[in-house]
Amino acid sequence: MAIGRAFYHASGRGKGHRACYEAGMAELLHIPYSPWSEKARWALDLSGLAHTRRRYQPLLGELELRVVLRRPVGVVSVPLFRDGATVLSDSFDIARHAAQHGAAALFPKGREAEVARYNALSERGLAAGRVLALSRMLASEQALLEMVPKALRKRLGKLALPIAAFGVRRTLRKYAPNAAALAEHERTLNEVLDGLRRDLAASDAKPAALLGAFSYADVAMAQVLAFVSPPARLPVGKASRATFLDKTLAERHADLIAWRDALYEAHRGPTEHA
Ligand SMILES: N[C@@H](CCC(=O)N[C@@H](CS)C(=O)NCC(=O)O)C(=O)O
Repeated sequence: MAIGRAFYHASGRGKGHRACYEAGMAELLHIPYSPWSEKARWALDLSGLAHTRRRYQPLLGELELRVVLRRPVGVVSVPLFRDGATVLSDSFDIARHAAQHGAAALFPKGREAEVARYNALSERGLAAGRVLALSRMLASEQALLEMVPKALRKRLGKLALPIAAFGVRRTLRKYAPNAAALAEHERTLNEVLDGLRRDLAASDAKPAALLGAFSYADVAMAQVLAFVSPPARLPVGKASRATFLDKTLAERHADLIAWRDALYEAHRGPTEHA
């Protein structure tokens, strides 16, 4: 698939991105290693919608997010997309916006409800996967340290580890009040993947596509596999990558990982993370 890459990336740091945003350039605030951010990036990359990208740092960036969203309490999350008066704080809305304004036919006409249903299923699988991955992360000092930006890690010294662990526990509480029920989350993730396999079996596209031809349904469902075996190109540290890996489910769903990799090969094209 030909990919229009009309967007311009500023350095993503310091004055560069600010100058760009002030000049009216749309901006994506995102977490490079997060599958939710990857959903939005994939759609934006395919759409060719011009924008800059900036890395979001959990905890440290939250105040800005609350101000932009005018949400002093409650859950705020990234990806966040801003374009003038348009403020979108859910990957699905960002993808739809990208598809409407860009070249990508990710939401086939008449099948929007099916795409939305697959996105909801993807959210269910991702939510379960996040609990499992973050729980593994809490047991890995190296992975926790990778969550702290390098420059800050140096300045924090011995405090870097407890602060990172605090951040991860907080994320777990924020998104999963029942984080302790690991077996249940594992069952949910497995169930979502079994369903994905069943649905893909009906496709004769190559690689298989949930709605017959490649669409956002595939983008969303492919992300669930980030918490089974993360895509090679997801920019995540070595130790964190190991915590994203669910060995049991990765073995059981090796065929789906191969599908995801083929999908990336065929439809992802290059990306930049900022
Ligand atoms: N439904 C939302 C979920 C986004 C989400 O869960 N984002 C998490 C990714 S781990 C996040 O923002 N984490 C950082 C934080 O909560 O501070 C979407 O699709 O955009």
